[in-house]
Amino acid sequence: MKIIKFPDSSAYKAILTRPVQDISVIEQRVTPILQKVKAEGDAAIRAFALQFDKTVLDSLEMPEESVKKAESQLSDELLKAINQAYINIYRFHEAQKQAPEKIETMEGVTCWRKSVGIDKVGVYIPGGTAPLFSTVLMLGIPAKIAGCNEVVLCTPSDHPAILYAARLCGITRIFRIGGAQAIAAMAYGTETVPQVYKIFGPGNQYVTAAKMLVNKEGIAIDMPAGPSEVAVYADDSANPAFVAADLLSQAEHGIDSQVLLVSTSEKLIEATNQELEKQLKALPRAEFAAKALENSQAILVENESVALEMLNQYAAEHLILSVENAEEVSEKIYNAGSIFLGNYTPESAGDYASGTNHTLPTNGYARAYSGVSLDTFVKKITVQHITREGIHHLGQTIIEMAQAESLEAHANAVRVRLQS
Ligand code: HSO
Ligand code: ZN
Repeated sequence: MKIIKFPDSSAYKAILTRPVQDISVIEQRVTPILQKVKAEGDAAIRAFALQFDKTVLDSLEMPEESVKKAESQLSDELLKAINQAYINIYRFHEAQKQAPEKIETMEGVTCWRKSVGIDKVGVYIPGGTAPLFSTVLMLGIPAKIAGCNEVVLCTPSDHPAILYAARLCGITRIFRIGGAQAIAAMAYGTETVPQVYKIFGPGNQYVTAAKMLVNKEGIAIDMPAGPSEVAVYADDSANPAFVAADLLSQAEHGIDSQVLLVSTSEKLIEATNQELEKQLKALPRAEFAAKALENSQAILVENESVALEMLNQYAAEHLILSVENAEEVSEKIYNAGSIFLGNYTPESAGDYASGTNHTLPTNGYARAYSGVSLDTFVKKITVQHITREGIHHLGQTIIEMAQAESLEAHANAVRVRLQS
């Protein structure tokens, strides 16, 4: 990893800038795919499967039999692990439920908010080099707790762990569709695939572009996703082998992954670099990780406040604080997707099984967005009830304001009641 020593604050912006991706070309390619699925439905999906994946799709829906037998295709150890992760993720997300609180803002004027699960949601899980069944849990569990009525999964993968995780989460309809056409199918609905109101899940640039395009047509999406990233802030109390392992765990996702090491210790940076080289060699996905590391940097800073300034400016998707006073430091972090404290909290814990969600804001979106949670699967509907007495208390306030906005009919809606 390239080392930058004591950069001037005027250079932070350049150092921390993520590579820009021009998605306009991708959007141009995705638009006709969306249009064709919208116009021709299932036939278009079949045509694209043949054209892009050389697959003849007879049935678009995954047969229930395959889903049921997935469990028998997994080792006992993996089943146990998935079940444990399920329990932890379920616990953490279930605790996010909030009972509606009725607030009497004035005598006789009561307002509250109720949470309702989004009726129909869609989850996309890519095929590709890693079968992301953990993402099925991260999206399927909060959807189930939120009470979403229909949860549809589109994936070009038939990995049994994906099917098993889907079944565990109560996802009943799985479609063997990948790419932009899967997003189109869920956004518009086809003869076979039900239309949904919100689409979740990772994917390549085509999938991301498709999500952003259907979003413009009113279909909600979880968040605009960019390449995954981790920032580690470490001091002399950190273990270079742990730090290197954490950086590599993110780097192995793909060549465009972003990793950043910020440290007050030159010794730690050098030792981490040595560890990176050593550990990299042993990784099956070394090629991806090595490429990602080429675009990554270690930054040596003078002190904690400089580190904090930089980390808050970067707004990492994942932030690992391998420093002595980790919890204290975390209180000064105002931009990050998810924070991992101390030497024994690897990002992998949150990626798989501690309980938190791993669908998080990338590309600096953590400045204004939160990661996926139970909230992402519900809508909050406000409700109010005003009694006869209540409208007498509130009425004049409304009339005054309505008149000042020159909206006489609004004022009248109150007057007729006051006069009755
Ligand atoms: N680090 C990824 C999530 C993931 N890791 C899934 C392993 N599997 C993005 O937060
Ligand atoms: Zn990961």
